[in-house]
Amino acid sequence: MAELSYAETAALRNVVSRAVNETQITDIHTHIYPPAFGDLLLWGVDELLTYHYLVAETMRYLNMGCDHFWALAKRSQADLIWKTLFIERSPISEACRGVLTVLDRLGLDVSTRSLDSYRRFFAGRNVEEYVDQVFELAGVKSVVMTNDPFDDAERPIWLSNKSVDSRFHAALRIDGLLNSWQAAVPRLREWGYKVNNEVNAETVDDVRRFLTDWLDRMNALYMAVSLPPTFEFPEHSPRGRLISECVLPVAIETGRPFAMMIGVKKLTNPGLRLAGDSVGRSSIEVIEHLCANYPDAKFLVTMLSRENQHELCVAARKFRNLHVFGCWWFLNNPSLINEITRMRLELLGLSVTPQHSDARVLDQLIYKWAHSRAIISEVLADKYIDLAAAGWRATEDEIRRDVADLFGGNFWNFVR
Ligand code: FIX
Ligand code: ZN
Repeated sequence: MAELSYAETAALRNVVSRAVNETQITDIHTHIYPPAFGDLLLWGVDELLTYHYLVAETMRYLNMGCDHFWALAKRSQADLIWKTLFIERSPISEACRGVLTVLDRLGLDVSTRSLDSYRRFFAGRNVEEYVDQVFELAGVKSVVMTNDPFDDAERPIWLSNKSVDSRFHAALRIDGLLNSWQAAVPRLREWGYKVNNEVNAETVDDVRRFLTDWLDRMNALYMAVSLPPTFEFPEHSPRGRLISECVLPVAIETGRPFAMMIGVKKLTNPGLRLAGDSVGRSSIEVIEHLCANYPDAKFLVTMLSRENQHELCVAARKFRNLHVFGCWWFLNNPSLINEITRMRLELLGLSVTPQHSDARVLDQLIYKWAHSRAIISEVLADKYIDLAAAGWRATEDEIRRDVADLFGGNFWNFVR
């Protein structure tokens, strides 16, 4: 074993860091939209500050009811969050640090701590130009949205056949169909689909029609759903039947993956709204069952619980129709990204998509990727240094090839 010299190690780390920081990213799961979607696209400092991650952290300090907080104007909510988390104590948390990274990368003077001066900066932005600037700063070439046909603000935009900026790909989100079937039935009927509460043959046909209609209308890359830790499959329920009779047949027929985001407990604290969801450990057997029994279907999977990460990697070693992605939500923190990415590379090699941003505010692309790139670069460099110590010297081109796979290539190969 030839130990690398300090200089050789530093040089290799620089090569990896350059490759990681210069490779354009396809961000496979976000909640942002192009400007053509109007107010659905959130951006600017007040949206950054009222991100539900920061609402949750602020409400730990405030002696105020949730209803009182939500009754405040967005600007006042932002003022309160800035005062509580950034001024009255150090903004140590990952979500707080993220706001500062964005301001700093935009060239604003973070040391002034002047929220008003930051607001003046954003007030002067033109949203179309700002989208270009953010994509540029984040090193992102395209994003995959979260598109919900049950969302009354979003559906009319798709029905109006507006042209969609080609950097924004669609994903058909079907939580409304699978997790709230009883509420979905009257709406689907309203839209001309002959469905019943009981998922009978007629319902199966028309739900399949609903899915293919919207996959085509959105030119969606995949179908996606978030699922609770208690999710079981097969499951004797409308959800179980809709998945086996509608979602999976359509996924196989159209070649689109079924993305499952598993482990969220919705509204553990309803008063906190989006900030009120929590996590639970889920069953890996469900994923193994789906991959084994539907070999022609493709599954994109991310799990919310830290305790599920190792077994998810092992399940992926068994099934090539399972693609693991992202350090989702409560896992999107430096210490956990480091742990999970290291484990995935050691168990799955480069056949994974290590991260997605889950950006809900456009500007978040800047910090989510700056923070994740730094950690992925460190972890990857350690791997190449281990190889070099055994005499295997990866070239810069090979490292750039590998990084391109991690930052979108694997996803596009899996989707196509
Ligand atoms: O289900 C999801 O797509 C989650 O990512 C969101 O619902 C969640 O609120 C979020 O923003 C996580 O980062
Ligand atoms: Zn999300």
